[in-house]
Amino acid sequence: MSAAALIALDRILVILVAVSWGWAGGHLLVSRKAVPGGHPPVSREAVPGSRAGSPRAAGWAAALVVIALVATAGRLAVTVTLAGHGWWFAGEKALLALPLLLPPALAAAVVSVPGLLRGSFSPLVVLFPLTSAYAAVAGVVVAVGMGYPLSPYLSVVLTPAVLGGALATWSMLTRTGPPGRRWRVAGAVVVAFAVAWSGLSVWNARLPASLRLAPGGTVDVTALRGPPEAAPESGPESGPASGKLRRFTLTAKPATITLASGRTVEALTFDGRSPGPPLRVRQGETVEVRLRSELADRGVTLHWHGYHVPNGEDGVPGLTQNAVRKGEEFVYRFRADQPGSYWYHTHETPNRALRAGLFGMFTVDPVDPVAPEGFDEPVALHTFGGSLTVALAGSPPADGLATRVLAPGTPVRLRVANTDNGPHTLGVSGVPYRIAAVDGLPVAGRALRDGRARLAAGGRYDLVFTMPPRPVLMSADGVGLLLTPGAGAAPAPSAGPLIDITRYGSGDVRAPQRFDRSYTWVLDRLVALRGGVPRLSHTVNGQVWPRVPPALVKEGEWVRFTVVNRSGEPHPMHPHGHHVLVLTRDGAPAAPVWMDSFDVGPGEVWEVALRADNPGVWLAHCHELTHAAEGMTLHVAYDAVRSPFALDGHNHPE
Ligand SMILES: [Cu+2]
Repeated sequence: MSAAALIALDRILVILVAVSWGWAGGHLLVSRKAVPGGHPPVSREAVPGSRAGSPRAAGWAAALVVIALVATAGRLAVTVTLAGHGWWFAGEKALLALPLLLPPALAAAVVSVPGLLRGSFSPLVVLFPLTSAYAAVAGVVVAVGMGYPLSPYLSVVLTPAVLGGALATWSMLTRTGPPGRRWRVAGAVVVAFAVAWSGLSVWNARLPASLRLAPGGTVDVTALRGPPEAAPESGPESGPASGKLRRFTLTAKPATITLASGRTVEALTFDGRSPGPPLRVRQGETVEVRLRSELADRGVTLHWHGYHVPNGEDGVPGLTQNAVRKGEEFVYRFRADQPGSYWYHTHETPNRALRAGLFGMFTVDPVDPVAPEGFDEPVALHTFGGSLTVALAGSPPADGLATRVLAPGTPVRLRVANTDNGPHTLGVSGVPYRIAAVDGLPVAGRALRDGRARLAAGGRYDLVFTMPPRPVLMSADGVGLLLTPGAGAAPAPSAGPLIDITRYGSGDVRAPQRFDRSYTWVLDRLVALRGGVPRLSHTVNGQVWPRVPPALVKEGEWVRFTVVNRSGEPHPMHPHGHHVLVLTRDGAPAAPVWMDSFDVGPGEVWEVALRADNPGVWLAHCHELTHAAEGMTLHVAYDAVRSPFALDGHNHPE
């Protein structure tokens, strides 16, 4: 069974365990009330007022306890199996939830079941199922509130709570007179303590109105910028270091865009278009992009997804700049040394603004060959108004099939970018094809005849083939791009097997033999305090942004990240300013491949290596942007770098 299936099963079982113990305990309490003295009537006449059928009630109670015991055994078995997939999946269950539950459950098996079968409702018989119920509820709290790693705070609250519950139950079951004053005082103290504790936690989790994430360091991010304006003009005239300056201006504004079907969508755009104007430059050129804003209700920035720009050009509000407001501008400048397929998008409230359209394609052609061969186009997959679309440069997004006529023999390179929040599955039918680049960087992989590949949110695949004398269909989740020589029927969308992109490529990529540091990011779905309010959140190591501790690195180091997904959804992780080398996926060695957006599926464990060669304060987050907005964001901080910018009412990078 996969870790994802076990995690899902454990989630069902934790509820089932709590419900079954609660039901058994409740049934025992109710039945016992009907039996004065806690023992079954010898006959109806002997104990006046007792309900008929109490022995039957005892039998039912025994059955309920057995059901709860079976559910508990199931959870134990799932936990043991999960531990085989990694301690991250089992830690808090093995160390807290089950140790609290197993002793009273065992006692219930040994004491309560035989007692009930004898028809006894003695205090001891009732105590253990009820205590198991308290422990099972604590198990639910651990599951939704704690995750991994085990937080000591909740442990020191839950353990006494279960023990206290057991003591209070014992006292209640054995008392003869009215409730003692001692117990009422003790109860009041416990409640007061719990209220004070949760109040204090909420107070502690408040964020200041303005929070600087990197106040120390000797190098300011504002010094980590691209070349100054004058420099490129003084470079040589041609070649990789030609220094030619390519100027663009992008203006963020709301606009109504028209999809290929004629449907209109209210969008946020660059220059009235979404995708925004495709920016295409040549390796070695200096790119200068002047960003202006006509957005009344929000700021805007430009982040160069997957591109290793200097930190000050990374476009993260609150970390590398302030969000650009209406009437303001910001000029980005960097040398395009890295050829490949990339994209740009706003990083201010990206979950809303990027989804609404503030993005575009960024392509850097290599110095050699001098001109792109054949049909070489960026293709954006984006959902507008609930419809997935395929957008080629210069045409409106097609909410269905986009079509181009190509002569047979034309070399084709489709630079497909997934600008959505979730993964898309790509396939090509009608011709064998290769994935020539992953996230902008070349890979050498076998030809795929019918194979499909899942593209992570934020990720890019370059699909290459030679146009045959018949139509070819690039398909993605119900939409597609039909390339046709002018005649012939479109092939059916590819339905072939899914390939594992981490084992697709081959080549001489060498993984480092030793690491200077290692970090583990355990991704989870838990209740966490966001803005001082407990909310179901997407967490990293049990914390939400901006409280997730940054990964601290030094320039020149190799850093290993172990990324563990304990939740039920994929998390396309995206570290800014770097590609990471994928080492293993679920323990299986990768090809290896460099990626900037890697999709960690439910129950999966990825090991990746990052070469710390681009100093800065770099955001790293899930590119399912609702997850990022709900906490799954952190940063990689180089030790010497400080940022003068702050998270405040103006900057919302997540
Ligand atoms: Cu996520």
